[in-house]
Amino acid sequence: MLTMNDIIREGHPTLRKKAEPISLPPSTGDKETLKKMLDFLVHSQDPEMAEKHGLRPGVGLAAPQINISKQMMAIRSTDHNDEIVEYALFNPKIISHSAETTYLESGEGCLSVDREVNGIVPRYARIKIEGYNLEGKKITERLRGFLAIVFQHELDHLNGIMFYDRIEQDDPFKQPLPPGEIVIRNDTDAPL
Ligand code: SB7
Ligand code: NI
Repeated sequence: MLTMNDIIREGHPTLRKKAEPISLPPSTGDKETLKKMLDFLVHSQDPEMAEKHGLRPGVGLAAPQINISKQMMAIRSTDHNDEIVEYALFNPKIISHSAETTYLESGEGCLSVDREVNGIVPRYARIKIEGYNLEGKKITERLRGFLAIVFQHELDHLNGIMFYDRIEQDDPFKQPLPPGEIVIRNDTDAPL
């Protein structure tokens, strides 16, 4: 089973790499890895197992966090109806998203970050996602709320992005812009 010792921490170069796509259908090895990732989440959410093995509770895990630079993610959380939902996905992506953004009031944390980082992490409020499940079958889902935030956090790991990269440097609690607001930025430094 995976434990905290298998999880690499910030500063490790793998967390900054773009993960490689999985060739489909998934190999036995890739399926085993992804199953272990989901098992880790199950164990981490079981108070007895977590205590016994010193696991930090987690709702998501991306393969780069166990030093495997491949496009795999596992999510285990509750949806807006309080039902447990589990995703184990190969090659996940966002196919469309809301203009509206959202963020977690309490901020985000990461199993690869052993410190508290405060600030607003803007995320899309609603996303339509695609990926391949453990059987190699293509799935499409609409996610919102906490699940949508977790998915975006995990997808960022597959692109070498850490949640704090999205926090405004000089004003961590600055409210994100309302949707539809247009920012005219002069990238070239040429006079407007
Ligand atoms: C809060 C927690 C997570 C995602 C979004 C908000 C997951 C934390 C565990 N991970 O480090 C997964 O990458
Ligand atoms: Ni993380």
